[in-house]
Amino acid sequence: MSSVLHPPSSGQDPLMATHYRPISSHLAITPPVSVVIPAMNEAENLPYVFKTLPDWIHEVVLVDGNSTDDTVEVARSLWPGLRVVEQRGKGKGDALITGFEACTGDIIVMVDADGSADGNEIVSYVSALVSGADFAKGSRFANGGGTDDMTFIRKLGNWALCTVVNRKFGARYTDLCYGYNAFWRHCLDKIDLDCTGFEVETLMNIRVVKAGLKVQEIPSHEYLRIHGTSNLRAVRDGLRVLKVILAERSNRRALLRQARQERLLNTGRGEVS
Ligand SMILES: Nc1nc2c(ncn2[C@@H]2O[C@H](COP(=O)(O)OP(=O)(O)OP(=O)(O)O)[C@@H](O)[C@H]2O)c(=O)[nH]1
Ligand SMILES: [Mg+2]
Repeated sequence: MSSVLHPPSSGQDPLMATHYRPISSHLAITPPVSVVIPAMNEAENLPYVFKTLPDWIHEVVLVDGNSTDDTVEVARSLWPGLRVVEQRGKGKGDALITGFEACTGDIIVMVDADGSADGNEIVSYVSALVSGADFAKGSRFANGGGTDDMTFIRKLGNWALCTVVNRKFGARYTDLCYGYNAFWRHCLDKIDLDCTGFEVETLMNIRVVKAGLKVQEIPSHEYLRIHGTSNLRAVRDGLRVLKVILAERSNRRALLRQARQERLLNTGRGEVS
């Protein structure tokens, strides 16, 4: 879909005629944008999150992780028309997959509920998508990005895992385990997500590269979680991320082997030993 305005015809308002919605002083778009927010006991943080969400968003889908506080009530009071989805299983990955399925927009944006993401950045993600990218991947380490939230150990772990992904999958990422991303809905058919925990962003980042999708990094600033404590456990979740990388790598090898075998069979050179 194009983000270019057509010239006005016979005095008609081009914005009204083509259902373009202005999203900045420079850009108007037609695709509806859904925002998915995974939230587990984030009632205190939600006012800060919703305050920054732009009013041109088509829908907000909050995926509640069986919160024991007022997450759902607070969210409903902050965003009229909010859609609330209960996740089936456990974990952030499970929550996001459930939320993606529920979205009706053409563009889907993932936003954490802890106050670390600034909704004003959504326009940068959407701009990249309407300009040709399939997947707009947030990066705290691209020029213009930053983080107030990561410890030295987490930065080191993220850098090491990101380096492995770049080497093994031919990516050129500057960040790996970051929850602020956006994509066209059609990407979901190509990446077929199947995970439950915090490894979900890594799995997405690997599968979009494997699927040959066009990925653009968006500089993003991660703020400190405002209230409450992180659900992430650096060692446990780092190991889960590593496991996903290794599993995706061996799948890739198997696929390459199979493709090579088929090519040889087709050219009449028989089986590979
Ligand atoms: N629905 C749901 N949401 C979850 C679950 N686990 C985490 N989340 C949400 O996912 C988002 C990210 O979780 P955080 O605990 O902030 O983890 P993180 O951002 O990786 O770690 P920090 O950098 O320490 O904040 C938050 O909005 C959480 O509420 C879950 O099991 N279910
Ligand atoms: Mg967080």
